[in-house]
Amino acid sequence: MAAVLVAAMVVVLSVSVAESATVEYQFDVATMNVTRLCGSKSIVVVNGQFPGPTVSAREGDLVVVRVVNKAQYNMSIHWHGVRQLRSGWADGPAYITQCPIQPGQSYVYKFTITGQRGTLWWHAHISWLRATVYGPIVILPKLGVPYPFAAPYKEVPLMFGTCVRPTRWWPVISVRACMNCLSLLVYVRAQANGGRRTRRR
Ligand SMILES: [Cu+2]
Repeated sequence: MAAVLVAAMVVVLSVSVAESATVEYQFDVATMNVTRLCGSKSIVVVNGQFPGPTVSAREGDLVVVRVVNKAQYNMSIHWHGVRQLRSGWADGPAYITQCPIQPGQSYVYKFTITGQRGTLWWHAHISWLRATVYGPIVILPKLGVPYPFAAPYKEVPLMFGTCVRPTRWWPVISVRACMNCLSLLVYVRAQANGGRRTRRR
């Protein structure tokens, strides 16, 4: 009887391992010139993209993001809304769960998506850098698990950002600036996947 129980547990464990994957990205943080509203400005971005690359994973996946800080500012990345179960050191707030990543240094964030599906976002979690360093997190259901609604024909993440007149572009993001101009940044997920991504089964 005990042998049967052990065998059953091994089967269950191997099935759950087979269903989860490791999703890896590299985020190269650096400054880049960006033009919006007829004005150009040097801002900090990830992988030369603004907004940054989409992190796409399935529920149960292990997400590994290596952040390489090539900018001249201290950096940290927060995975907004992602439950950090036994991985609090991967949450991202600088000076709270980690020291900031200094210029020329890197940090590997590792966390497992547990009990969550839907679209969240990631962003810098230090000083004003969060104004330009951000992007979507898309969490799909496990393979073989349907959406809790009719399957969509197509999915397009929308990122809402703020900008002000070109002469005063992003010097400070304030509530007033947010009210002045709300820019809609739309892009197809496939175009946003600049981060290196591999899946291991
Ligand atoms: Cu946040």
